[in-house]
Amino acid sequence: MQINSVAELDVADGIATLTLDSAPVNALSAAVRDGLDQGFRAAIADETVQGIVLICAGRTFIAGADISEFDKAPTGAPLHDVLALIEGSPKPVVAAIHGTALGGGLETALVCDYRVATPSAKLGLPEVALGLLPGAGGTQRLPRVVGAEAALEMMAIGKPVRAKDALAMGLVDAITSEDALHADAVAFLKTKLDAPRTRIRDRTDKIAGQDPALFDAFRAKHARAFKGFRAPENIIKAVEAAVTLPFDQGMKREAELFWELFRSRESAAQRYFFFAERQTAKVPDLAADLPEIPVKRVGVIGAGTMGGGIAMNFLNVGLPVTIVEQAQDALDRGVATIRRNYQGSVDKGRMSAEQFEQRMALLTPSLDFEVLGEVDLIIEAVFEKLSLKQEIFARLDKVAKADAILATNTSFLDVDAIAAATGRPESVVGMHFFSPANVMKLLEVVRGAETDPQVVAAAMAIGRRIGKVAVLSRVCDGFIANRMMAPRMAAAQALILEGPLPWEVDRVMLDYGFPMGPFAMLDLVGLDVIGWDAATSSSSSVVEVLCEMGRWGQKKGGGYYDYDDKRRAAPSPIAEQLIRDFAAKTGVTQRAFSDEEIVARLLYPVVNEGARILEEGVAIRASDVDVALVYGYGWPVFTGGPLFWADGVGLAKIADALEEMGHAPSPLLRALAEQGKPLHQYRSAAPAARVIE
Ligand code: 3H9
Repeated sequence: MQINSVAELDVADGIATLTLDSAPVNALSAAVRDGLDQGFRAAIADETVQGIVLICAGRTFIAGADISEFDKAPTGAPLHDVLALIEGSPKPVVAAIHGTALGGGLETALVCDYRVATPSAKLGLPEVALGLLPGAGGTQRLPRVVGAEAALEMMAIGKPVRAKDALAMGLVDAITSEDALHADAVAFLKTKLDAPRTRIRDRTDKIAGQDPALFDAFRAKHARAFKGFRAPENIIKAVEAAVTLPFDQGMKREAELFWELFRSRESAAQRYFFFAERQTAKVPDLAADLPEIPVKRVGVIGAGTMGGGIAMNFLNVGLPVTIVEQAQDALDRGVATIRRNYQGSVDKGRMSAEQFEQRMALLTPSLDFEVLGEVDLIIEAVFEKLSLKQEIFARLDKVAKADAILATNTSFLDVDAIAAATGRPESVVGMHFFSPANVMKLLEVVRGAETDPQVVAAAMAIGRRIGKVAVLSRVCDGFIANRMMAPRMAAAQALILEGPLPWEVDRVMLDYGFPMGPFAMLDLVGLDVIGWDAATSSSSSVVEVLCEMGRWGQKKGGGYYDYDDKRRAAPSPIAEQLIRDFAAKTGVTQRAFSDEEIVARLLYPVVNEGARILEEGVAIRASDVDVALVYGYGWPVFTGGPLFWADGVGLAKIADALEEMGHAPSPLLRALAEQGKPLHQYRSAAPAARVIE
């Protein structure tokens, strides 16, 4: 019997099966909630029914509340009422889980009598990633099933558990076979029709006598990871309520804590970011039915830090990689680094010895450029020198297969000038990885003036295949993420002459939520590698003089900070004196700055650069820019990224402040401020072909 557009009820042999079918992920939309409501009512009313199976069609069990409905007026049956109906069912209910039972999906399963799951299923309460807490009883029911500690881990960290582990924790009652979920669930339920029933809400065995010290210990353990986020603390408070209050009072507390989060800027930012991340894959002028360019073998040119890291991405997903170098020792060093990195994962228990062998077996080191004729995708990762890259691409043009994708990992050079060295610029694309390339999630796919749409689509797809978030950029100096962050660095360098010292500036950036401040970052990367040249050094800036003094950063034991032999940083009196001398020499008046002023000085220029990037059509939409900064530079996700954050600050305020600081606000920023329109929703009207003069 069809219940509504997304729910169907079938009764056979005394068992009712309610099947939800709402693509893509059976989220709890108004239709799904109505389907559950009416379906359960019908099953309960049917006298021939002795037990009920709840199951989903498609790729997954319910993956949560429908996030796209969050900011709309509520319609349909309220979730809490639906869950109360299921929990109060006079007939036993089993949730048959495949794919992912997440958020409201797992909360639905927790009001059923039993949960059975396929071996590949995952269960979790990941609301924390949206700046929320499980608000449909999850914070009260999960601790009653798995205990407070495991519940805290699942909800405050948000990582789903596999079926096998869920079984061990008591979260699922049985594992079914992978492809007979329904039949196995029915068989399971039939064995339970006469069993005594205890609702989870009435259980106390796992929470009775909980030592309250657990909560502070948990807070302390994760203090660093939780910094700046609001949701973890509310989750902890909700679990505290679960172990100290009767169920109904705990539910009231959960609701208060949920709504507090729901209204917060942090949650709005994280919900925006959830969709922003998924948007990046959608490129308006790339037809969905473009013929795919299959990538079965990859070539990497250059076995340095970048080349090695890039190669690992492909080995990790089972793609064979040929890595090419010019000299044997460089090749050996590169392969040894890859081996060492994998060995590190084995030592930490993150990889099995077998996986280690499999990955290394997929790697073919070679000194012979000609072998690149056998691969489908070639990524060049050599020294950042245009003439060198052009030479390599001219050689590649002769060697590579006709339909091979020729990618450059340049971080700022002109991809079109590189493409012009070949007779096939349509096959050339930028694939800009961020260091460490095997870790950082951002991949900038740089579309040249002549890159074929099919090649762009293939580069985006391969990015996703290796677990990256691929963001599309046009050609310009620095592309999106590096170009955006350059003004922060310039502003930081200028600011230290006006009063705040490097460690004060870094502290303000850490408080804002960055993993590292600009000066600590410079010291880590090395002051010398960002363009200092002893031959042309003119002692005209603090950074130049630090370089001249041999204070190149961590590796030399000193830069802006001094480092001990364990690389622990302390403010450097030498750097401080140098800064003060420079300030005196240049006649800049020093004064105290508030944290807010420091944030404005460093980050408003970044917002301005973002607006320019959009104006020029370098990025196709503002949310792509935010995603690039969060995944490329650790911009705190609870701000939503620079452009979402800017809307919260106020565009007019930013534009005025920029003018006061002597920066020209981008016309787009001014125009949106005047029109009262948000920047984070901006989409470029026409993608520009290229932006380098
Ligand atoms: C919650 O439950 C609150 C409760 O406590 C109740 C409180 C009262 N809603 O990621 P994909 C879309 S909060 C709406 O590319 P995958 C997604 O936008 C929720 N839409 O696929 C995309 O659309 P499009 C807690 C959703 O296979 C499409 O589905 N739950 C939702 O890589 C495919 O998504 C979560 O936080 C949703 N809940 O991964 C789970 N989920 O094709 C969030 C997905 O138009 N979801 N979409 O771009 C996920 O983690 C992953 O999507 C999932 C699938 C693992 C399910």
